[in-house]
Formats: sequence, C-alpha cells, structure tokens
Amino acid sequence: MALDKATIEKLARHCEDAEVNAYEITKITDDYPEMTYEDAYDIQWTARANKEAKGHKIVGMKMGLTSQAKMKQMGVPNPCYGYLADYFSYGDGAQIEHDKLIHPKVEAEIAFVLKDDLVGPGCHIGDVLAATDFVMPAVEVIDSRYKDFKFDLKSVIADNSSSSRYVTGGQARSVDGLDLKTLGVVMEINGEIVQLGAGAAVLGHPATSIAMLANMMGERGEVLKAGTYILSGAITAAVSVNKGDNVTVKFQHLGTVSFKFV
Ligand code: OOG
Ligand code: MG
Repeated sequence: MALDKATIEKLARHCEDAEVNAYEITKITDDYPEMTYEDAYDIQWTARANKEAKGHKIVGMKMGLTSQAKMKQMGVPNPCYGYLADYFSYGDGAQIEHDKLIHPKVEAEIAFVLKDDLVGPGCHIGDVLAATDFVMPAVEVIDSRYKDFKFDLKSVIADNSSSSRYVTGGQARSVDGLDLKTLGVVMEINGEIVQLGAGAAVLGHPATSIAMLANMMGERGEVLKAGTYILSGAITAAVSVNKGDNVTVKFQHLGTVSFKFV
C-alpha cells in the first residue's frame, strides 16, 4: 500500500462523484504514480461503502477485460472487477438516458446467479458450474470516467471498472446442457450487425471468469455471495452508442436483450 487512508478516501469520492454526475476526469495514476493495485481496489471498495452508506444496495459484481479483444482494445494486461449498484440495473425494453452518461459503450455478456457462496482462493470452473443457479443474457453499458476511455489497469479499477448500467433480458437457464463456450452472440445497433462472438472469448469459458472473480475477492477476504448478479465479462468488443440508438443482442439458446438510448 502506497497511499494513505485519507488519500484513498479522497480518490474514492473523486471517482464516485464523476460517476454520479457524469463528468470526465484525468487518469488518477497521472497524479499518484506510486499507487498500487491494492490501493486501486481500496479506492473501489471505499466508493462501494460510500454508496451503501447513502442507501444504495450493491446487487452484483462484474468482471472486466476478460477477453483478448478487450485487453487489446484497452491496452491492459489482466482482467479486473467492479461492483454493480441497484440503480445500474435495467430490464429488457429499457430506455436509458444518454445525457446522464459520458461516452457510453455496449458489450454483450453472460450473467451468472449463484445458489451457493464461492470462496477463493482455489475456486475453479467446476466449483462455479456446481454453484450456479442460472445464467441469463445481459448487455453491459460501460462508461469510463476517464477522458477518451483511456486508462491503465490501476486507474480503471479505482473507477469501478467503468461500471455504469446493465440490461438483462432473454431467458434464465440452468447451465445443464448449455455449452457456454460455443454459445453464439450477435449484436445489432439500429438493425445493423456490429459485433459477433462466442462465450469462449471470455477466458476460454465464462465460468472461468467467475472462478477468477471469487479468487480475486478471496485475496481481500471477501466472499462471492449466493444470489449475487454477476456479469462475466464482454464477449464482444465494446461499441460506442449515440442518443436514439436501438441495441439488440441475440444470444443462442438464451433469447434477446434489447433497449434504446434516449
Ligand atoms: C473496462 C471494463 C471492461 C468488460 O466486460 O470487459 C468490461 C473498460 O473497458 O472500460 O466491463
Ligand atoms: Mg463488461
């Protein structure tokens, strides 16, 4: 740990304020180059506690930067995670206000809901499949608070891994008989296909990503709780959206998620 508690608290407020009020900030490692990964997660967990203190519920978690496409797109070496607050959540057919966000992008994801807690270290894909209650399709709306979506891994972790909104739809299904690795996804914006992908884009299999999340949380003594809504990471590259855009993502075997930016 390189930053003191007061600085961690200041940076947590700084990042959270930019998220709530939708304004751009400069990458925090520019001002705090000595910051460590532990500091970055301390900032994120402090912002999370601040949200809870304000009465928000933390409803889920997300993994980010789990695909080669995304790591290459953002120029970072490893995946990261973030939390999902109650007001991030939207249902199928939602209208999301573009003006309340900075420069949103959409990405197709598979969401997991667990029936048993997962406690790292040592979690593996088998533990995840055994602990999964159901999976369902989701589209994440990410909105980095950093100028031009440019960041390094520590900065993006402090910014709650760009979490902003997510939309769920389609069908919830048990993982039995479902091959999440080959499950195909087609993303359309205003009727035009913009991205294609398969579950394998996420660390070879989306459940691997959930195991990694439980293990990363385990390093901080945290448990991935049953009932938590978990986004496993983007299958496609993230696509920028404008006001008025209609987003539809078709998931093989799981149905469709669609919504509009207004
Ligand atoms: C970080 C968040 C990435 C994912 O699924 O890969 C993410 C970013 O690219 O801004 O949510
Ligand atoms: Mg994502």
